[in-house]
Amino acid sequence: MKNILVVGSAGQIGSELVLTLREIYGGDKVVAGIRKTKPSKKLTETGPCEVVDALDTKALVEVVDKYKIDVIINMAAILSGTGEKNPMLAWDVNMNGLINILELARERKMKQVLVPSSIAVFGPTTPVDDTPQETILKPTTIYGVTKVAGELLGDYYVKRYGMDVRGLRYPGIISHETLPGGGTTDYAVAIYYEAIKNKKYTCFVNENTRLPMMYMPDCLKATVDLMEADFSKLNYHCDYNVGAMSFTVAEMAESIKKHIPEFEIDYEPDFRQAIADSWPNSVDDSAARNDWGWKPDFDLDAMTADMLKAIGEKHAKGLI
Ligand code: AKB
Repeated sequence: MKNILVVGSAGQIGSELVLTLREIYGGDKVVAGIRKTKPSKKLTETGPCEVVDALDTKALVEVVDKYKIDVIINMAAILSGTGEKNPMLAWDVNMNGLINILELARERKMKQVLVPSSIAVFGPTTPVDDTPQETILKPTTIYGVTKVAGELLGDYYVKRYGMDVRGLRYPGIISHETLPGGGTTDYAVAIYYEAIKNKKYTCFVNENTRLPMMYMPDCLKATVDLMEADFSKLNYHCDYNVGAMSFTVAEMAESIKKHIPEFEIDYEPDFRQAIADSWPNSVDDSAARNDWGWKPDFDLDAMTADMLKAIGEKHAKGLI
């Protein structure tokens, strides 16, 4: 059995990943690490929650020792949009937080560390369509710089210390449980909320912006499948491309109009347009498919139907 700590459990992915892991491994086996925010009832009622900040090593060590943690998942990160507003904060959280976790895992001889990466590792000189697993990594955002460094650092700990460190390059993640915060792909979540609430959305990137995206159930599946994969079968460690779907904002709007015909969209691109333009249209994830059997379930229309239903229910209950 493993004792897992998820750092960054209040975030978009962390909040759902904790619940999924608790269903698989048992509630008391998965500690939700929360920094400042009040944890949701779902988190507090299904297992332990602790205040954890990857930059506060002393508190981190206390939680790790208290629960005999042997697997750490680091979901804490400053994303691309916020990173451009505060590059030093992005460096501090994304790099110093990561190395604190890797060092602690090394000292405590932990079984596994999961270090998520992102399509933000790519940049304007990377091939944009079916971006290969191994390609040019010259991002133009500080977030991307920290993600490239994070991939290399994780791989270094595998090679140098024989540790089990794994990671995958998340595309834009779309979900209805916890809002994303500070990312460029946040428009792909906001569009559904605004479609339900106001039947109208003003998008901060233009209609032709095409990015790789993934629905949360696929994101959780990819994360758990990579954690469970046989280490000896992994040809990569901290940098697996994982694709699911790829669409423009205009295509999203069309998908929504199938359910809400009066939905309207207009465009006011801001600084995040340049970030989106520096990222790929789609990724080649054949390494993930071959090494650990990755296969997504959701396409755009299936996701749209699910998102609108879930957000519609929240709206009807007055929760949003
Ligand atoms: C962001 O937009 O910054 C993130 C990401 C793609 O990693 N969602």
